[in-house]
Amino acid sequence: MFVDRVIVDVYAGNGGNGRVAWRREKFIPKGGPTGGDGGKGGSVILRADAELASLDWYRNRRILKADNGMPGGPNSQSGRNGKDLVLSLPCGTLVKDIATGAVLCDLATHKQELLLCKGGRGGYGNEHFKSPTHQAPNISTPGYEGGTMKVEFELKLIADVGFVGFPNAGKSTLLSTLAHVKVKIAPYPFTTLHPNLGFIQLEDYTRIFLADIPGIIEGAHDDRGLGIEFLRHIERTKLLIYVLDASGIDGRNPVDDYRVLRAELEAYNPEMLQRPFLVALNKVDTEESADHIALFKAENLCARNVLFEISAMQGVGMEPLRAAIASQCRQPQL
Ligand SMILES: Nc1nc2c(ncn2[C@@H]2O[C@H](COP(=O)(O)OP(=O)(O)OP(=O)(O)O)[C@@H](O)[C@H]2O)c(=O)[nH]1
Ligand SMILES: [Mg+2]
Repeated sequence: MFVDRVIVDVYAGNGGNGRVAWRREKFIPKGGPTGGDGGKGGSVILRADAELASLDWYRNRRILKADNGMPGGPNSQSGRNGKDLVLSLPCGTLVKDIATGAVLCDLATHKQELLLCKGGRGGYGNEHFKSPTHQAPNISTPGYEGGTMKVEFELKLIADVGFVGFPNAGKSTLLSTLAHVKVKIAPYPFTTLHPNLGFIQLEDYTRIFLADIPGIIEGAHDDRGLGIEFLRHIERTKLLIYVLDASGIDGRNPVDDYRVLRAELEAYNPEMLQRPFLVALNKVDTEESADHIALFKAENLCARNVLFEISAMQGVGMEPLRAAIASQCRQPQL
């Protein structure tokens, strides 16, 4: 599970000021007050949108303001109301008030709305104050200030697909090739220290989230290495991909790696072995890979239709793998 959060300051618009004005026409002495009221400030409204998948839009927009109301005009004209600011958020966003820590709303369903900050009321123009006993009021009132608030948006993302593999197997490379995200890749183990998340988008715009976690080594369930701590991030995924290094560069081979990985997962949570999975034999661009792949196949460790030979670095074999991920993860239509 990945948590995405942003903190933003929101400001509703201020109300426009009321106006003092007088009717001035030829032959009409003492024309009377005609100052209009100020317009209402725009409110800040939150709206859930099922099309959105992340809080990225808010990354560089920390201050969000609705329009102010316009001041009242002469000739009894009211000021224009400020436009409401409607903020779209992905479904599942939790809205918290930073000042109190209170959860204001869980935007769960598409188009659900929350009026977060109300725009300020407009002030009264002098026309508003006229009465039989007070025919020339020389007063108006200022507009009210709009509400303001510091809020946190928190979105919990559950990855659909989790990558498991030894350090250096090429998990981060695979994520960057499939999902076009920039992640740190390097020829030493434990390059990845925190989970990375990316997504692939299908033709119907649904997104499949992929999680790359730090490498897992033998004894991980006894707290060796890093990866096991991160298994909880992929514990609820629909699909696991074992990323195996077929090049033998680190003096290992994919058969042993696969067995060790399965054993570690089982020790962590046996239920994870029941999960649908794919096996990606990576680094087929290397010379040594052919022997290792033949060995892997000879052992009959998994069904042939879940086995993919790829080079994450060169982008070889990506289409069949992408198609298999899509068909495994596609939600039954609701
Ligand atoms: N030849 C070859 N090298 C690859 C391929 N995929 C990844 N590598 C290299 O293998 C090394 C490790 O790649 P990473 O993607 O960082 O591996 P990782 O599994 O994320 O490693 P950790 O984060 O340490 O667990 C890098 O030097 C990559 O360039 C491939 O398909 N072919
Ligand atoms: Mg990595």
